[in-house]
Amino acid sequence: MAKEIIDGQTMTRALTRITYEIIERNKGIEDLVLVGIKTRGVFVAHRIESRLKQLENISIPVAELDITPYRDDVQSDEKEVEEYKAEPLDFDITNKHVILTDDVLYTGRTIRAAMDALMSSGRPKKISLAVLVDRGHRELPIRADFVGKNIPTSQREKIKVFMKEIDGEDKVEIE
Ligand code: 3GP
Ligand code: 5GP
Ligand code: MG
Repeated sequence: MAKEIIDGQTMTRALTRITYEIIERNKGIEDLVLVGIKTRGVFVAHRIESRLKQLENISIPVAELDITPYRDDVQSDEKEVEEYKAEPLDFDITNKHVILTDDVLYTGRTIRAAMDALMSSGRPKKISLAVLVDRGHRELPIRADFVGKNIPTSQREKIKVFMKEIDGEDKVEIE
């Protein structure tokens, strides 16, 4: 059974708050770039980008990172892939402050692979992490700098993220 834990308005507010936090913590956001992890992390990145434009009237680049072959969608036993062959990003991230975005942070293995991919495509000045939901259960020493909502879960529970761009509505459910 699924239970709604974040509605559309709450998601909008959380992303707006994250955007303000990004502005506050970065005096001058000129060096910022957003890199969204497919699929829904890309939408998270674009939403932050559009709010930054609204609030600060500054456009920052957004790139997409596909780490599909290396993720752990299917079963926890399949979480072991450590290598990543990066597709080149759309722009050079050398000396940029990269904000990685994803919808859900869980074991941290996706983020580790994503950081590998970033490093192989340039030398960022700094990498930060923004996620809509942190569901706990880290298996690596990775944490998010910007969190929409912390949702404590059991290993068996699943977080379902719906975003307007592909799901027609904004909400988060736990099941
Ligand atoms: P995403 O690509 O937007 O992140 O892989 C299809 C979707 O399944 C993913 O959407 C992911 O968020 C979602 N998903 C639900 N539960 C899990 C899980 O335990 N692990 C992973 N990797 N993805 C999950
Ligand atoms: P990781 O375990 O590597 O932190 O997460 C792997 C990927 O799966 C990330 O893209 C993350 O967004 C997604 N993910 C992990 N657990 C869940 C979950 O419970 N729900 C959803 N929607 N995505 C998840
Ligand atoms: Mg994801």
